[in-house]
Amino acid sequence: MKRQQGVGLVESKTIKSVFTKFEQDKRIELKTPYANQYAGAGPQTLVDGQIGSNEYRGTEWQGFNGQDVEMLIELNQAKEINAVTVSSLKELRSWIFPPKGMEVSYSVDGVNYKSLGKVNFKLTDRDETAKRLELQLDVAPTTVKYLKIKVLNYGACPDWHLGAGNPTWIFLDEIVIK
Ligand SMILES: [Ca+2]
Repeated sequence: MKRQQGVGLVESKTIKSVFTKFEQDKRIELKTPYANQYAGAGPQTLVDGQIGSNEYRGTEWQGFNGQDVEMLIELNQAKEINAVTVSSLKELRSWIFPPKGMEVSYSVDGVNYKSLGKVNFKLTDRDETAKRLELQLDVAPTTVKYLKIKVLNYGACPDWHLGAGNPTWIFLDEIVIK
């Protein structure tokens, strides 16, 4: 599988259920509300270590309709990071499109933010197979405590889609900071 340096949307590996203890090392404050019917497991769903299956109705996924998804992540402790990964679902039959990109900024004091970078993704296929995709921003080692992440909505359903012109969904299950 090819992956470009610094930017990539890679198909995730199949995750089997393993009973390892997950230590929550961060908390999230969503600035964009999720749809009530796709609330996942509640407010901390995206940082709880639980990865979604290909079934969007599960409790692992949160759904956001027709808008960018903005969030604030606070790490328990400031640390040096190398990558920010946002995991999303592609399920075109259900009008769930992968994000067209994301923008990330960071802060140590929670007041002054600088851009960490952005990643773009272009949808190049119409494959209707449900698939979990990871949008990753690789960065030079940077010490952060807070991250503002904006996950960009694909936009209206394209001309070739059954829902042409209508808003698309973003479904997210986990944010990983490495
Ligand atoms: Ca999760």
